[in-house]
Amino acid sequence: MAYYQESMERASRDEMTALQSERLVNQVKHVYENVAPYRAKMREKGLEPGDIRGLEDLYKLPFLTKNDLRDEYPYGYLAVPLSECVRIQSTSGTTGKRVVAFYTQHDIDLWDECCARSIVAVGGTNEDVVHVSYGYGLFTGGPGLNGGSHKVGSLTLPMSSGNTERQIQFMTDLGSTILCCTPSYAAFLAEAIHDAGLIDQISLKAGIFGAEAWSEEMRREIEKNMRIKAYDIYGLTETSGPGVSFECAEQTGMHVNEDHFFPEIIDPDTLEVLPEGSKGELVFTSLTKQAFPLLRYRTRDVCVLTRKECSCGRTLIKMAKPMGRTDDMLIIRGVNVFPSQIETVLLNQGYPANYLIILDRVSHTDSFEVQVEMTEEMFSDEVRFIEKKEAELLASLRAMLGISPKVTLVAPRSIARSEGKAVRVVDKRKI
Ligand code: DLL
Repeated sequence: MAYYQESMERASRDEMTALQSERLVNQVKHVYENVAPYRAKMREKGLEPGDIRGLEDLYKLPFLTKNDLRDEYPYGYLAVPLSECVRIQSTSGTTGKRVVAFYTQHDIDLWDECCARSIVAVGGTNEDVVHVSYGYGLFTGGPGLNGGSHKVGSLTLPMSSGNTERQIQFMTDLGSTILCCTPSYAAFLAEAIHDAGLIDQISLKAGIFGAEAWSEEMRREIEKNMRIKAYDIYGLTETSGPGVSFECAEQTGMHVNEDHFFPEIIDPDTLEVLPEGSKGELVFTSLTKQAFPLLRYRTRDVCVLTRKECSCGRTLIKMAKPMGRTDDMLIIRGVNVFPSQIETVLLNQGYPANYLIILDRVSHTDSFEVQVEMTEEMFSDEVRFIEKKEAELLASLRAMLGISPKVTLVAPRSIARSEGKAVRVVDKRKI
């Protein structure tokens, strides 16, 4: 069994708890001294850094949400001078919805190390060719796995997403052995490789797939079609990106890099911390961040944590595959989409707020349609005018969301009204 940082990945419980406690105390002090909005939140609860003496006091700290971060966009939660930052990454979404995460060089190094742990856990070494087809740019997927691959010393192919033909060409010509991308893109690539009759020329042995929900059935299908082992990886922009947790050879959940991210499961309604093994909302406290340290950040992902012994020898706590969300965020083709963003575009363009988002998974790719009711005036117009309206709406939605839905204008009053909460999303994807 190989490990990237064995002393952390296989630390005894006592060693890990002592380290986490010490790091938490320092992190709280750092945040309190440098992040005014969180200092205000602590003061509201009558807390000072001295009240947090270790993990046993964590429960006293206030929670943070995406809205807190948005309210203070962009610099409110930055904890070091900008001159010490070397990079930003950001969530998908609009200006108003975006979260910008900042990194010092130290933060990048730790993030890369977390991703390196994942690559080594799937059998990666400096002999490997790591093919990174997550998006590069503001999205954390490409940069995260790219950095991890460098740390391991593997040959890194910074492919980014899209251009399937080129992906397959590099894969065959350069002998890619580890593929990193979203599970839906992996399934799509597998099909394209078969269609091109190139499966025997592929040297892939493993894949590191995350950024969206995927089922065990999908894992088995990808493994069979690509002739690889498929592993999960989890993370979110706010905590740095991929590599908060990663799967090992046992493939029964993801080990949390708990020396950097302390996990809790809470009841999303009462906010009470739940015991190990309970299902609830996953919350992370960063322990080592300099630029963007978040304490008790509510991920909105529904999850379970367990500390069962793992055959890989790692002692890091494991999280199950996320089982859903406690908010209305949708992940479509790997991009985070809130129905409220679509509503904003519609209202800005004079449409009524009667719309339906229809999602499905066709040939392993998310199909995404937005049906919008026309106003009575539009309805009486000619077909060509309606097509023009659809094209305009598509352009605005693409600008807002970063991905393109199929836009269909439908007759006034044709979308079913609901007696209770409006049904805005029909998600037919079987995940
Ligand atoms: O998706 C970071 C990432 C990149 C993770 C590459 C793994 C691989 P965000 O765009 O901020 O960051 O989206 C974060 O995606 O709260 C989950 O709801 C979802 N998510 C991430 N990984 C998984 C996974 C990246 N393995 C949000 N399974 C998170 C299910 C996942 N959902």
